[in-house]
Amino acid sequence: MTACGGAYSPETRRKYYISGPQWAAAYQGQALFHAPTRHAIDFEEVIREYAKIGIGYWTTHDTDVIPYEALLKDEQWRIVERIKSALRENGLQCSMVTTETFHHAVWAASPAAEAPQVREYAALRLANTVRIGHELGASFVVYWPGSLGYYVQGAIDETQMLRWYADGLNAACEADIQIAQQHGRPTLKHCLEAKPFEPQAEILLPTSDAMLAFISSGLLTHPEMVGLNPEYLHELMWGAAPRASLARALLAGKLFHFDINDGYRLKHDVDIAVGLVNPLDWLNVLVLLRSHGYNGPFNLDYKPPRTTSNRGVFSVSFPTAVDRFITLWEMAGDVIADPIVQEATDALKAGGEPADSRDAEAIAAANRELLTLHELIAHRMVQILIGAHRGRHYSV
Ligand code: 3MF
Ligand code: MG
Ligand code: MG
Repeated sequence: MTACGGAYSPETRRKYYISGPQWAAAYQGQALFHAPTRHAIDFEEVIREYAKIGIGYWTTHDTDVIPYEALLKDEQWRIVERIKSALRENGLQCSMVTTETFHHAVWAASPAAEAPQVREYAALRLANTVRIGHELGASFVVYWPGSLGYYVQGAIDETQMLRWYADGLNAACEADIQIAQQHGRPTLKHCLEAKPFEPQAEILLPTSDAMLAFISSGLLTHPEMVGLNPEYLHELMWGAAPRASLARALLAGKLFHFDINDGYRLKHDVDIAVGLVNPLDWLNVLVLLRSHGYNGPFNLDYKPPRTTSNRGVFSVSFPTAVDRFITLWEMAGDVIADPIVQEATDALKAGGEPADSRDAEAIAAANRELLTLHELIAHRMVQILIGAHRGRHYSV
């Protein structure tokens, strides 16, 4: 890290609304074809290490911290008390909670399965997470319906399953309204997170756009409480331009929360840390978010690679991810304030010489030279990304 030129201080890092998930730091490197490469760690260690790095917010699934046997029982509140002490002692806040509705066998046919018992259990779990969220002082609750779908088609009616899924969300919003009132707190922001593939073979809400349609479908009783938690890689996975997906969410007023990471198009969910694969695209994304005043959390939903050790998770993986994010955020500010980008953008918006508005050839001719500025702006962004805008030596 020192050889890399140093790092931001924990104080600087804490100024950003960056959250560290319990599951990301505790991930042991396992997958279907991969054995774990790291030993298990508990939430006390994760919270302590995040505090040292300067990650000011912590997020969790209910089952990252509460075993299934303790869920919905008195025992879970003893764990919640331990979490509260760990957060307090380390000066962290819990910003988001989420219900695990994908791992346990009970979700094999999804949380909106045919069996009423499964849906009843799902509703209990969602309300319970809302209650835990209020207890921990969270502002957001996230839903990743990755198991809402099927492996083999024909048995389920998609419209029915989506209605049942909406019933679950409606119950969670109703529970939130009551629990928030009891706590004297505002209701939580309920955020849907899309992923196009995994763990079901076919997913009913595979993209952020599908979720926007679902939110405004008329099935939700409180659509104003429900928005999105897009994940950068989940959009890239289906071939989207993440910046355009985020723009659509911004226009709908639904960009509540954002999972940040990186990876490759049309591959599985490799969850690489932010900026390690597509730094230029990330710079573009942050220019969009900065210029539209996004002020929600940036949630570090990535997986330290299997080749990183337990020590490396906190000495390299998390601090470097945070620092790349901050550097890219500052560069986005440089792009927005850059006189060349500004002048070129203004010139493009002014348009070319006046031309007869019924004459396509004349309009194209008037703008032909001007449009070269698109490529100049792209060049300028690369210069800002690699630092060449500060001047460099040309060797010829
Ligand atoms: C899966 C994810 C999830 C969600 C999490 C929050 C394990 O690909 O991205 O992380 O972010 O369940 O609801
Ligand atoms: Mg995610
Ligand atoms: Mg992911």
